[in-house]
Amino acid sequence: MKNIDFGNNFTWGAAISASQTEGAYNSYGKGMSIWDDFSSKKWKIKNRDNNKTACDFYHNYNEDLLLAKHLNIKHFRFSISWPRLMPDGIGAINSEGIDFYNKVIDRCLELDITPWITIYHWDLPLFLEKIGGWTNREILIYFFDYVKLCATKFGDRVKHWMVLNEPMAFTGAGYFLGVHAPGRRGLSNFLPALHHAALCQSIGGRIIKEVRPDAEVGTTFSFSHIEPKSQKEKDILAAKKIDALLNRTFLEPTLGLGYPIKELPFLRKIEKYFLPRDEEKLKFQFDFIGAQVYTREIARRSPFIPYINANIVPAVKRNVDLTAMKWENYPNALYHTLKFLSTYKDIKKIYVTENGAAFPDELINGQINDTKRIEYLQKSIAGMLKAKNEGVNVQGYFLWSLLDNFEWAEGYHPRFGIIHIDYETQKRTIKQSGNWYRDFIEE
Ligand code: IFM
Repeated sequence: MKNIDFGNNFTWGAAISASQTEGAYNSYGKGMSIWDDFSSKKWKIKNRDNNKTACDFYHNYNEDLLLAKHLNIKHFRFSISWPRLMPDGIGAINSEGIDFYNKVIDRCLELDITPWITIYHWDLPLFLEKIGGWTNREILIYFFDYVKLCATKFGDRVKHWMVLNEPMAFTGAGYFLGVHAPGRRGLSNFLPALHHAALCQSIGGRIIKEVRPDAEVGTTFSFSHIEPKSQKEKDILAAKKIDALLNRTFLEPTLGLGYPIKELPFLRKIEKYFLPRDEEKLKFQFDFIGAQVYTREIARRSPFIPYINANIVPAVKRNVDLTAMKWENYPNALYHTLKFLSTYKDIKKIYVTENGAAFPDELINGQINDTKRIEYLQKSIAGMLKAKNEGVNVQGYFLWSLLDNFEWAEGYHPRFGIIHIDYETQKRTIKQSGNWYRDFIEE
């Protein structure tokens, strides 16, 4: 397999996000985010890690972009921190925040790297959470202003935008399970958060297009390949439910199909949060869908699980090879997901906006020989090529991640980067996977 097999115009890139890399969490005018707050609390993050400094990308962005350039990376996906731009999420604008992202964008362009911006990658301003966060419908107004600001300030140079990063992850883990910031639980938090995030997804798309009609606008979703534990009808039904919940809940409303209520009758309760015309407002024709794919899940019927009577058999109990996230090492998930997405006729174009794997890398004599990651990437990319050759309109791939970084509730232990970070010294070391990706792109 060679890069040229994907054609000359295929986009090859790498991604990071603000909260996972920037650090400088309370300086240069930045306000607190829900993750700054959550990670400062005891027992929320493994090893009591926090994201205060992370990779200190704020101070090291130039070095990191030079490293990206050295690795032949021509497209760089990063996110804007809402509280760095607007410390409270509403009202005052922090000019130092604007300056910072201007510097990052301009440096990318000088280095001939195309910047791709994610507007919201989970770092809600803490002030907004205090007034209800995603459960408060007013977020639609605040989000509108924030997106407009981003598009106005940066849209003259940035032509590729993603509105949300994995809304199912931040609403599910943050507002239903309580294992991510802001740590809320239960359906009464989850359903309004879900509905408002789904509305913001399309509002964001609309406003960017309005401000910058020439922009290419997408949004991203997390997808897992779901299989039933057995061919028994009850497990097949369980797999359909898990698939609807994880893979379709946010995707289908934007395609005008509404929430997948047929498979998930409990979602009917979301109608309580509807205002007239919401159904229409959920719909938006994105230029592309960003697919973020890591693994496969096995589903089985479980009468004790409320609302869906189904659950996921943890990969640790399945006697399969695991990544450092305790996810199944299953690169073929990308092929299956791309095929799944190709069944929706209204998806115009797909970019894989995240794919990668965390493994326990070892720095030996200044080198990291991360062969398992290389193998994972090769197999994933081969699956993507197979899907492309079978007619799926996938036009780009962003590796997660350029840098090792703060992996949310898992802290710094799982390392996803193709560049190793020594968090004590902030020294960067290119891993073998980085060299492999560079050579692959160069070919
Ligand atoms: O690190 C995350 C990222 O923020 C969102 N997608 C999944 C990655 C790995 O868990």
